[in-house]
Order: sequence, then C-alpha cells, then structure tokens
Amino acid sequence: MQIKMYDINNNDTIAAIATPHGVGAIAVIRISGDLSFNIIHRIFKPINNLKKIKSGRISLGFIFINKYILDKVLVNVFKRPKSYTGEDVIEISCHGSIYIQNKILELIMENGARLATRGEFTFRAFKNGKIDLYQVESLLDLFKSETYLEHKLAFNNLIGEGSILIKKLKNKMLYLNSIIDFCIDFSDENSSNFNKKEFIKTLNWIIYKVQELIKSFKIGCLFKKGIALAIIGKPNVGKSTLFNYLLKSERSIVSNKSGTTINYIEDYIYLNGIKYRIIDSAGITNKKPSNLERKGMKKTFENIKKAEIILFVSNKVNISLDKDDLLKKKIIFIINKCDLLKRKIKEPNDSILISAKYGIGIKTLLKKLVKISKRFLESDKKNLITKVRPYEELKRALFNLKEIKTKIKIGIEPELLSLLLRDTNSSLYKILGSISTSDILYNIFDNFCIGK
Ligand SMILES: Nc1nc2c(ncn2[C@@H]2O[C@H](COP(=O)(O)OP(=O)(O)O)[C@@H](O)[C@H]2O)c(=O)[nH]1
Ligand SMILES: [Mg+2]
Repeated sequence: MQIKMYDINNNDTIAAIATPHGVGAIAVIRISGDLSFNIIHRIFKPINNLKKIKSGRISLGFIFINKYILDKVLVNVFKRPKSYTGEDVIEISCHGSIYIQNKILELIMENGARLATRGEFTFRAFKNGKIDLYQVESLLDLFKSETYLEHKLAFNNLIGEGSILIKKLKNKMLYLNSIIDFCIDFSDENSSNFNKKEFIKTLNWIIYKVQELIKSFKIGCLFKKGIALAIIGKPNVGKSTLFNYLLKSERSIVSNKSGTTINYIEDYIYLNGIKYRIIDSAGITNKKPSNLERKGMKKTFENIKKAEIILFVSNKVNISLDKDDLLKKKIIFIINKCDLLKRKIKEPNDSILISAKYGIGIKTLLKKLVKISKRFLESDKKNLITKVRPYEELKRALFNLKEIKTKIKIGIEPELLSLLLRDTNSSLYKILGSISTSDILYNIFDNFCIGK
C-alpha cells in the first residue's frame, strides 16, 4: 500500500527502529498511535506478572513470539497527550542485534502497526501541536550541529526561543488588526477614535524586530556554513603550507614552483566552537601570468569576494595592498617564513610573524582569528534565522509592513489596511507552520530519518 506522506488524516499506528541501523549495545523501537498499548500487551510480559505496565514508568520484561522468548527488554510507556507525538507512545529498548530489532518490528507490524515514513513521528508531534514548524527545522539543525555555537543556536530554537518571538510579533499584528477591524465595524462613530500614534508605534516595533531577524540570517548562516577564510598572497609565499598546517593534513600541494596551486581547495576547521571554511587559492601576481595562472587568479578574486576574513600572507615585512576588493575585508596580515630571517625582528604592529613550515607563531595567529570572528558573530544569539524558508517569509512580511507604514501616512481605506495586515500575519503564521502547505511539509519532514 502506498502511504500518502504526511497526511493529516492518517491515524495508523506507526512503528520504526529509532536507533541507527546495525549492531549496537541496545536499540530502541518506537510505536505511536491508538493501537500502541494493544500491541505491547500482546507481545510483552512484564517480569513480575502481577505488575501492569503504567504510563511514565519503565517496565522490565520479555518479548514473546508465541511461547518463545525473543529478548529481555525495557518498555517505556507514554500515554497521550504527554508524549513526543501527542499520541500513545511505546518505546522498547532491546538488545542491539539486527535479528532481534527486525523481529520485534515484525511482531509489532503483525499486530497492526505499519512502518513509519521519514520524520513521521515528528510530523505527528507537529500535527498535534507539540512542536511548531520552526522548531521542527531547528531539530534538523540540532542533528547536524558540529560545533558548540551551532548546537546552542539549534537548541535555543528547539526549545522555542525563536517561536516565542515570532508568536509575539504575530500577536502584535493581531492587535493592530483588531484596531482596524473595530474601525471598519463602527466606521461612523469610531473612526475618529483610531489611535494613529499608538498604531504606528506598535507597527515600528514590529518592523524593527522583523528587520533584526532578517539581518540575523547572515549570522545564522555563518554559524552553519562556517566563516569563509581565504588565504591570499603572491605565489610561493607559503599559502598552501599554511593551509595544510591549519588543516593538519597535506591537502594542498606545496612546491617552490610558482603557480602550483591553480584551482582552489577548501576544507573545514573548528576553533573555539566556531566553524571555518578555509580556502587556499592561486597566488596573485603582477608579473605576466600564464593563461592557467590567470584563470587561477580569477578564482582567487571570486574567493576574496566570498570570504569573510582574509589571511594575507607575505614574506616581506612591508606589505602593500592595492586591490579594492581586499580593502573592504577583515584582513589578518601574516609575514611567513620567519625561520629564514637572519636576525630577530620586532613583530610589526599589525602583522603576525609565522613560519607555516615549522609551526611558529600559529597560536598567535589563531588567537587573533578567533578574536576577529567573535566580533563577526556578535549578536543576540538567542534568535538567529538559519533557514531560507522563514527568512523569505520575514522579507515578505517586512515588505508589507513598510507598505502599511507609507500608506497609513498618506491615508488608506481601513478595508485595504486590514487586508495588508492579514497578509503580513499570514507570513508570520507560515513560519510556525500551517498544515495546508503540504509541499513545504514534505520538503522539511523528508529530511529526517525513519524513526524520528
Ligand atoms: N623556510 C620556509 N619555507 C617555507 C615556509 N612556508 C612555505 N615554505 C616553502 O615555500 C615554498 C612555497 O610554498 P607554498 O606553500 O607552495 O606557497 P604558495 O604558492 O603560496 O602556496 C615551498 O617550497 C615551501 O616549502 C616557511 O615557513 N619557512
Ligand atoms: Mg599554493
């Protein structure tokens, strides 16, 4: 039978193995739906026959196939609505053999459940109002988080920090709407009571908050994608050597021949909970470059544009910059090959002396890098937008809000104003989720694995 994905009317009891596939110490099998308790009563017997399984309790007992004991397991019972999905949920922790896991799942299905589709448990939680769509998306971020900051951001959103602000905005919008609707209903007597000053004050507050959220998208993306760090400089100054040193691997070819790095290479490093996408590209030269070198340099300038921070490597003490693109960026000036210096020199004010080959001065460089990055990521980290979907909705809302503001100044029919307000509110509503937008739901829930 083909199951219609994420159908709100589907009330089948669903089951799946919630732990990763393969052999493990233990595995967890989940059941959710009306038949959950029926099924567990048929296949499980608590060790102490007298004790019945109870909600919120863990029971130790046996899974039976007819009279044959398959496994000794722990059964966790969650009665609706106090469960992850809002339905009756059972979780069986069994021994992690593939045979046992599959056999238990088979038994559950023989007794009336069907296999859950990807993210179907979370979909049910969403459907039953346990979690909103904004939180669902942060759950995906939480699974993928690799650094402290990514984790913190995803977790804050998962526990509802972001949703609270959006709900607050939504309520303020509803308040504005109610003022206008009141004017429409009693247009003759009450239109003079319309408090324009109060209306605009609230409207400005909403605009400010929406703008802040939109701005936060850039930072939110940096948390997730990593801060782009381009290593730039003339050929042969040791860019690739530095790249390899930072990655602790020989990723980029190092040679004393100019123009060795043509195509750029990128990889990730993690420092103090911050993710960096570090890019090594072709050297920039004023001397007549070959065709291939010119192509490489073109990529280098593209990378400069994309980068948030530039590591500008030179092996001269006096560095001069001439490209406009570079001047606009945050740059760390590095003088490499300090091991070759005949005599010790004082570190120039704004540059860091290093030897990429021998690892000298790298600690100082990384300290400076982290310091600069922190300035980059400075924000109220509680509410950062990290997904395109809410970002686009917020942009739509902002467009409407600005339209409302200009129109109200020049005078607008209350009916039209009400319409614009409703439209804005619908954008905010969509961020938290609306069951009717099934294509969006499919895109989101299909990213989960089966069992979540
Ligand atoms: N002595 C010394 N040689 C270095 C250092 N860093 C790089 N080199 C050498 O400089 C040459 C060019 O290095 P490479 O990393 O390929 O430079 P790139 O063209 O800027 O990528 C190679 O022979 C490296 O071994 C350093 O810190 N000290
Ligand atoms: Mg190179």
